[in-house]
Amino acid sequence: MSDCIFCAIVDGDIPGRIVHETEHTLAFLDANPLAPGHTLVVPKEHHARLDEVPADAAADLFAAVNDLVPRVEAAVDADATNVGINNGSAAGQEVDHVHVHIVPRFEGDGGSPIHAVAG
Ligand code: DGP
Repeated sequence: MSDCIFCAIVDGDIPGRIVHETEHTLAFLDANPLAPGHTLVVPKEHHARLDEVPADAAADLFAAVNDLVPRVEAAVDADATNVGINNGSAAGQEVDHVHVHIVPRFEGDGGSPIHAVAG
């Protein structure tokens, strides 16, 4: 998609701090990190929302996430991670290319769990 910033990173048209790549996925550091090591994992093919991603591509995406979580934690010596998707603008999605956030968490860091939004 020509005006998609994450497609531009996938295509190498703008720089991204890439941390992992598979045939169908790319992972890079978030430009506005919530914590050191905040990583975004995207399918290379453009899909705006999770429910638009074909099942095989979704499986590839979550396999990459699963592979990356312990590596991200180790890289920044985190105690845990929040792993999540803002799926749609009302949920806070700002970039219309599906992306999984991996946000490192540290004991006592004062951040919020994902379920805090429902509280
Ligand atoms: P979301 O609100 O779930 O759509 O998150 C979008 C994230 O993307 C946000 O944490 C900031 C990040 N972001 C926005 N533009 C860029 C960019 O050009 N490069 C990188 N690496 N991250 C970006």
